[in-house]
Amino acid sequence: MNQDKFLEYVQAENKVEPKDVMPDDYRKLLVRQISQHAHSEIVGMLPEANWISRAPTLRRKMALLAKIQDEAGHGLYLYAATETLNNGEIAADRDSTYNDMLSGKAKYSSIFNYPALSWADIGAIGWLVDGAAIMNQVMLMGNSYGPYSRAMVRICKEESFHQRQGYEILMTLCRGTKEQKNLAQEALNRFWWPALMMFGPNDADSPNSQKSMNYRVKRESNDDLRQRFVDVTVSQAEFLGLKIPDENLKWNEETQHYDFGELPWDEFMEVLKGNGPCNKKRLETKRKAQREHSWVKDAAMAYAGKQTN
Ligand code: BYC
Repeated sequence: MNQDKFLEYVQAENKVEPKDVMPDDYRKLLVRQISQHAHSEIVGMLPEANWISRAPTLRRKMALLAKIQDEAGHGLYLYAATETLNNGEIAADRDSTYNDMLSGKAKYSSIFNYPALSWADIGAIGWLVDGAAIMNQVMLMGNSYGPYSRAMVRICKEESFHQRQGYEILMTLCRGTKEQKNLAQEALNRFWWPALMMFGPNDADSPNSQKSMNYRVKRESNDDLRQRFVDVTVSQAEFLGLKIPDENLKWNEETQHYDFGELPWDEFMEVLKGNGPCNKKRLETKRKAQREHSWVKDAAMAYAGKQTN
């Protein structure tokens, strides 16, 4: 199938499946995005895992454990979807994509380079980080690559539970003592701008958007999704009695959307370059796990070999 026919095919809302003929740049775009999405899921387990032993009640601990296990599952669906793109010339097998993350070559979401400093941050991560992730992932359910699109359907169902458990943590804190409400406000202050940066650079500065839109991988632009996130989140913050840390946030009657301030793009670029508050720590944790737990993989492989012999 030539390039024009392929574009016509995906733009008519047809799905592409692993064995179908596809252009190399479509395959590369998917390997980049799906594997980076997988890395985000598993690096995203780290800031929350830090709070399992300190969750305030048994019920909270169980919910947090279940959420973190879900993220591991999302990582697995996404690595499996990535592997379907491996064709010998464009490497998409588990080891090579995972090693790209460990070496720093492949990105994962900027948000996971920020620490979770208090229990309220766990609430803010569920509410804002999972909330932003859902906004993006609902759009991705309609992407043109079958395995990615189907993985997104399952992931979105679980993410909406994650978002609610986070919001419920904050609701409890906001109905508690003055100190607890302050913790919630401080968490919102810390996570607001990093959550908005999850949607990526402004459309004018997004090198991959046009191709991704043409191929029906991205269905909505970074700015449109960010705007929708702001629009739905403001009333949720108001319900909690919290103030969004943006002096320029204002309802615009004309556009029927909220106007908001300029994002700290210099900070975003620094995080992408590896200089965020936790970049080095996150990668070191993953590298250490790879080194110290490789025996588990070796044992599983040896066992699997024995079973098939
Ligand atoms: N962080 O041209 P652009 C979760 C990179 S995890 C880091 O707009 P694109 C969860 C971008 O990769 C949810 N890098 O790119 C888990 C590109 O660099 P490369 C994670 C970013 O791909 C645990 C460059 O900047 N979600 O739910 O068209 C606990 C230019 O950007 C970021 C996904 O991964 C960023 N924020 O659009 C809790 C969704 N933004 O690759 C929750 C899937 C941009 O050319 N991904 N970059 O070197 C996407 O939808 C798209 O890749 C993006 C970026 C919207 C993120």
